[in-house]
Order: sequence, then C-alpha cells, then structure tokens
Amino acid sequence: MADYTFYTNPRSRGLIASWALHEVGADFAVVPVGWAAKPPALLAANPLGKVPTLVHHAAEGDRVVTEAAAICTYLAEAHPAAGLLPTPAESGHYHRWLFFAAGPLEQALMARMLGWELPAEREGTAGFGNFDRTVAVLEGHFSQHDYACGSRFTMADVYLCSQFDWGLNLKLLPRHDCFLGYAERCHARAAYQAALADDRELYRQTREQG
Ligand SMILES: N[C@@H](CCC(=O)N[C@@H](CS)C(=O)NCC(=O)O)C(=O)O
Repeated sequence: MADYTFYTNPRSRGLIASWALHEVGADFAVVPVGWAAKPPALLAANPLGKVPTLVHHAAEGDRVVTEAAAICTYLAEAHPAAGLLPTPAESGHYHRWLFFAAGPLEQALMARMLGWELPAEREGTAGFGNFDRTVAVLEGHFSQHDYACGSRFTMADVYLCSQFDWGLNLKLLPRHDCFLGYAERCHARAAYQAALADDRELYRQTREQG
C-alpha cells in the first residue's frame, strides 16, 4: 500500500495537493472522485465529500487531512528533507501568507467570482475587508519579493500561487507584472509540471469514462 491515499478530481483544488505531494516526493495512490457518486471511503474520511482529501497511512494508524492549505503544511512537516519548511527567520512570512491565502484572499476571490457585494459599512467585519486592499497588500509584497518567504520557494508558495492561478485564470485578479512573474517562477518547478501532467491525464481518463 502507498503511504498516502489521495482523493481528487481533475481541474479542482486537488491540483494544489498533488503539487505538494510531488514537491515532497511522497508515495501516493490516487482515487479519482466522481461528483455524482462519491466513494464511501472518501465520505467516511471527510463527510463533506470534498477534494482534496488525503489519508496518511502512518505506522500507528490512518491520519485524515482535509483543506488544501492544511495538506500542504502537513506534507512539508512530514517530509522535512524536502526543504520546504520555513527557517525561524522565514516563519512569520510563511504563516502570514499561508493564512492570508486561505482566509482573506480566498474570501475576496470567492466574493468577486460569485458577485457577492459587500456593503462598505460591513468591511470592518469581513476578514478580507475590501477586494482592492487585499490585492494591494499582495502587490506590496510581490513587488519587493520573489516568493512568500522572500527569496526562497517554500510550501507556502504551493498554496499561495495556486490561489493566484485561480484568480488570474478567471480574470478576478489584475494581471500585475509582479503577480505574473511570481506565477511563472512557481510554475517552473518540476513538481508543478508533474502535478499538472497528472491532472491533465486524469481529466482525459475521466472524460473517456463519461
Ligand atoms: N476548503 C476546501 C475546499 C475544497 C473544495 O471545495 N473542493 C471542491 C473542488 S475545487 C469540491 O470538492 N467540490 C465537490 C463537492 O463539494 O461536492 C479546501 O481548501 O480544500
């Protein structure tokens, strides 16, 4: 049995976990998930039935990890030799941008995508405050730094860049040079290319099967 069982679907947030799995060189088995009939084992592990869902078959028993950002950090910690954890000096940036991507950035992008209008008087309550300010914060960082932690790629970039990809592909985020340059640097990673190839192959297979 592989070390990890990975429930995924092509063209979904599953690509984030796949990228992370490739980054750490994990031994994993893919279980493709059809939306209409989800595998009972997925629903037992994650009653929301969401992908990505990862089951780590650890020596002392199975560990379920859900939420793409959590899967990324779990894998970086489980495979420290991959070198994707932050140094103490990078730790502030690492945690800040990971949580920013999973919280304010995802909320801001989702609100924009679904056309949810946030009344100005509720900006103090909403975690992202305001779409334009959220984008400006990111532009401030990436106009000065190549990666989330500064000059070095870490696991935070797998998640943050994936959120950028979503925002850029759906034309939700402005195509600032610093955003495009960041995405290009991250996409040059062999692990990203491997995950993308897997995703395309899975898409081809699932389409063939109807
Ligand atoms: N908070 C979760 C969201 C996962 C999620 O919504 N995944 C979507 C695909 S991108 C899904 O599984 N949708 C199928 C469904 O809800 O039935 C994460 O960050 O991993």
